[in-house]
Amino acid sequence: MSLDQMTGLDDEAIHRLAERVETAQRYAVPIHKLTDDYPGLTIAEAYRVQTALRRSYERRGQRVTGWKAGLTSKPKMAQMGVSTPGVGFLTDAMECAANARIPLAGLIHPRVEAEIAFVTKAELAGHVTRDQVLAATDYVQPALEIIDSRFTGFKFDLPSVLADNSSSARYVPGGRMRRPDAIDLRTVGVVLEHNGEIAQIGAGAEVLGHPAEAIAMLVGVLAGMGEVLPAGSFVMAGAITAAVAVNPGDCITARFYEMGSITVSFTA
Ligand code: OOG
Ligand code: MG
Repeated sequence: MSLDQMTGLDDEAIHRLAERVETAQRYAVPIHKLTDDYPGLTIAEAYRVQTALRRSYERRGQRVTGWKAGLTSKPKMAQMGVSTPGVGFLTDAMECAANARIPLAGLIHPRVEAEIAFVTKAELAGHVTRDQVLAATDYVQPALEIIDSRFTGFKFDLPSVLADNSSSARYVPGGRMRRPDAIDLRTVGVVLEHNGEIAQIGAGAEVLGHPAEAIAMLVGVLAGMGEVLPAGSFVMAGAITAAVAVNPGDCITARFYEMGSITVSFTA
């Protein structure tokens, strides 16, 4: 056992891990999961790596636009073999327009997820309830997330995936914006189509019983990092169904009950 594993990781070790993840993200070259080398990596240390990654992106001129909750539904937990939700940050460089053609160059093994997104109008901090999340929400809307694990074979454990910014890669806001009190997010059905075939179906209640619960979870994780969720944040609640792998030439449409739809196609 290395000294690091007996004493926890110092800032230097955290930065080395963040650099390892950032290099894999930048060059789209997969690496083995971090816990292969650091079996004792804790959740707290993994979030320190994620924070170091976020600071590095900010130094390079990217702006944090919001956050994402991940692994918040049973279908996702079952697909990934991880049963604890987590969070990741989103930047302006990750945002793509609905109906756009999205290049897959720069991604290793992308997968698409259908999610409900919240746009906030008031700061959320500390321990908050589902109702407080809804009261601080300006509107909700559909979103697609394109995730891309930097780990070989898309295989990881919880500390590794959190350090890899929860596989964040691209996100696509779209569909219809709805007031949070105008719609019951638990019963919003979603149909995810891949090249015209129905690939996945689900409903909002898959996400921790109510997607707003995922935002409350996320705000709690942020509090643990000493952060708050500012007003004006774009926050995704996590995939409702399992994710769908995509290749150049593919087309994805997600249809949300009473919230419109989002279509994107993928190029090389
Ligand atoms: C981790 C990220 C999961 C979601 O919506 O559940 C996620 C992964 O599955 O790679 O973004
Ligand atoms: Mg997601």
